[in-house]
Amino acid sequence: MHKNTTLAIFGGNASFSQPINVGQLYFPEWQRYENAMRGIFERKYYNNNGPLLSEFEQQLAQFFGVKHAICVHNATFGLMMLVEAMGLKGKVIVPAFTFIATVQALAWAKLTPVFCDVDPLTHQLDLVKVRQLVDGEVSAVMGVNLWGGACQPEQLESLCNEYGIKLLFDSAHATGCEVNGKMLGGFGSAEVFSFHATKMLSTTEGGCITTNDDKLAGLLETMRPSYGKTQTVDVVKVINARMSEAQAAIGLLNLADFEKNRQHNEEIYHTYVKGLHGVPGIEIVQPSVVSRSNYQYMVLKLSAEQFGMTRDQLQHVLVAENVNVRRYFYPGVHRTIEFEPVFATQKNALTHTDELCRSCMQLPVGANVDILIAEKICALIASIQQQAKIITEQLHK
Ligand code: T4K
Repeated sequence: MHKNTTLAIFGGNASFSQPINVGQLYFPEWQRYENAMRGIFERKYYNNNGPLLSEFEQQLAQFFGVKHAICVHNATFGLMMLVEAMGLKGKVIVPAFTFIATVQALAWAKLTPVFCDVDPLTHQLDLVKVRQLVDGEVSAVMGVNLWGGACQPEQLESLCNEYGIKLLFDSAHATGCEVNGKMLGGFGSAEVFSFHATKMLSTTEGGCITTNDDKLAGLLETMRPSYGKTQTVDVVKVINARMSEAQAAIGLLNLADFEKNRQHNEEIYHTYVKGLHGVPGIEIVQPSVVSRSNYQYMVLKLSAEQFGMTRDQLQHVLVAENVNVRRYFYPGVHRTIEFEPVFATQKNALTHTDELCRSCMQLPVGANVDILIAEKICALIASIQQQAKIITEQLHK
């Protein structure tokens, strides 16, 4: 076999001159941002329940169809605050196939995560297994709505009601997703959304807790803290997790563009589906359960046997081409230094979680990807598959 010199990994030119990243990065035109910032400087009010934050929270409550949308500095803080405010005790059932912040929020509140496996097709919590894990020490289930899909929130509500335990959601991936025509945000006691730059609705860094529970909202506003918003109530812990006026300004502009951006993502998603159709070993994950998705992540599952190389080898080759694919959530939260000892005490197998951590890959989507770029990435992947044998031989030399 001859050495392949066209691929960047073997010394050829990269397919893209600039890195093409995973991450949404939708931001307003400079002029609109400049106008918003000018207003903040003229008012000389930069933080703590400013007018833009109030307006943003009102618009978000309407958008999510809930009574309260409480903005925070990021979703990690939002999750930490929520588990405290809900007064959870003992054990909480949670998937290990998630970003580590989901589970760290439980650890900060000295709660024990009970790791539950996910469905191999949808990647969402397996409800049959959730039911098997409920015992007298479990106080809640933390559902995670992954990849612009959802983890059957209606069925989870019934299950938690049946056992008299609480339910909350990490909806960091799910802004603007609907289940049976109902926007995510109003399920369980509360949901937490991320507005990080890599998310569909961005405030650069940011997040929001949505709830219909007035008492919970009061606790969260005091914990954040946001003096003067409502009556201050007694809370055990306070954390500075406020959202600034500058963040809210970007959030308002991006919220106005949300549907346009969502449609762009949807178009890119379908371009990938078409372009990768028939490539051996590639399975594209459809956003599950939702009647409307934000298509925040483009996830593919790779069968190393059929594709001819492993997920990690493919990532290596693509990154050299400046296609910065990711392998969320390798190695799985249950295999991290922090949580491995907890998992070791639990008997439940996470077979599907382990398999997904080995085989999933996220492709670039969002503002910086257009149809031509997505088509070029598909053609590149198809061509890598055709040369898989030569490439892996060279990689092993
Ligand atoms: N729950 C779940 C299920 C989550 O996925 C997350 C976060 C959370 C909770 C917690 O939400 P936050 O507390 O973050 O609000 C990321 C993000 O940092 C994180 O928000 C996200 N999930 C997680 C899945 O991934 P990285 O390290 O992959 O992202 P980062 O910053 O390297 O960005 C990805 C690519 O985008 C890079 O290649 C560079 C590019 N990029 C990024 C930023 C921020 C830019 O070009 N410009 C930018 O400004 O972690």
